[in-house]
Amino acid sequence: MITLAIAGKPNSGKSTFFRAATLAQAEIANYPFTTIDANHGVAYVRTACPCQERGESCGNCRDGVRFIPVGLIDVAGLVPEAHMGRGLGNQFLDNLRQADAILQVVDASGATDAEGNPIDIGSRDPVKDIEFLQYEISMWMYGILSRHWAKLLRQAQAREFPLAAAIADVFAGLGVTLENVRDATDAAGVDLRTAGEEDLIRFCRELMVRSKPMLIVGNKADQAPERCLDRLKEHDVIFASAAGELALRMAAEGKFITYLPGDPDFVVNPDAGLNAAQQAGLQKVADFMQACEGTGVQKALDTAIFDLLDMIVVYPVEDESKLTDSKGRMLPDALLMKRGSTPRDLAYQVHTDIGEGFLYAVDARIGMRIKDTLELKNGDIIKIVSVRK
Ligand SMILES: Nc1nc2c(ncn2[C@@H]2O[C@H](COP(=O)(O)OP(=O)(O)OP(=O)(O)O)[C@@H](O)[C@H]2O)c(=O)[nH]1
Ligand SMILES: [Mg+2]
Repeated sequence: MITLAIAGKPNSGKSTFFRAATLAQAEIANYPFTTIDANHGVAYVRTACPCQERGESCGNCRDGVRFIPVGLIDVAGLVPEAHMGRGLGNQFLDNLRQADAILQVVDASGATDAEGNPIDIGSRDPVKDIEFLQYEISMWMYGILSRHWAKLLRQAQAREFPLAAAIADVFAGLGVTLENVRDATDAAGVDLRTAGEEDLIRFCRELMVRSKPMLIVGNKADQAPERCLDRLKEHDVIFASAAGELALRMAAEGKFITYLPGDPDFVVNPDAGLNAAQQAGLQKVADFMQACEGTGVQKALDTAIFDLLDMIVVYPVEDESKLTDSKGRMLPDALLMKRGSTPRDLAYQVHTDIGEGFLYAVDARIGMRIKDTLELKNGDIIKIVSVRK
């Protein structure tokens, strides 16, 4: 499963974001290092379900809104010099290994210092939180590389030794590919065989950008003063209120409101029987949503998957006219795939056997066979014909 990690300094609202997105339990408190062991859960990205085009209801969406699972990891807070082991930083950074991308949660309200201790709202420049994490992650990667460097250089004395591939191997557990290594080498403008420390650090920074893409989430935006928001607007930031989203999801669970994650607003149910404090709390969330077109939590998840990781949704079916599987279930699966994937890739993603026995694919919307090298589009409904089942 595609997995996102939530990372950032302590007390920025990572676990609140995690709970809001997964409704799984995770401890939340206004002091640093509330989370020590990473929390793992399942969040969902939101897309329009194609069953609506037919005016039907597939039973796998909610009023035409399809939610597709992605893994979410809530990592403990990272402090400056985490890559040197400060505040158990090395152990925490290890939790980022399996992530395909990182949601970097910053405290947009400037109410926590570099270590996550509470301070007056607006007294820290939130932009400082952005740079620090990118530095820590690239230095963590540099630390991993430097542990192997002497040996790699010795091996690289043999001219035919594939150094780039060996570096990719060192980082295999982080999802680094040979292509990432080559691109990072070019972007950093380094000759790896003669690179010095500075060159390797620059190289690791480029490697990080390619293997651990990051989306910045300006959390606690509901209490952020204008000047903090303005500072963050100079960067590519998604503003969010994780606390607001958590309140809404819990209220929706309790049937007090009608709300689907990612909706721009919500409706209080007529028989909710809310007390004055609950009403005031929800009104605050509603005001924030109006200003930000939602709470920002779903938007952050969707942007990470669909824009940052450039993924599309494809629906495999067995009956191309009814859009069902062999058991008659309509549009049973929604698969996330990298843009550029082909019908053959889809066959492999459904099952290795189906990929190996792949014969051809049918685009259910046009009812015609398509080339196995054709690039799939977002929302495609595809029947795979394979010699294997
Ligand atoms: N106003 C506001 N407060 C928030 C928001 N999100 C989190 N908080 C508060 O920020 C504090 C820290 O929240 P956590 O979710 O525990 O933060 P964390 O980043 O997981 O903290 P560590 O696990 O210690 O690293 C808590 O008091 C939350 O209630 C938000 O969107 N708005
Ligand atoms: Mg936490």
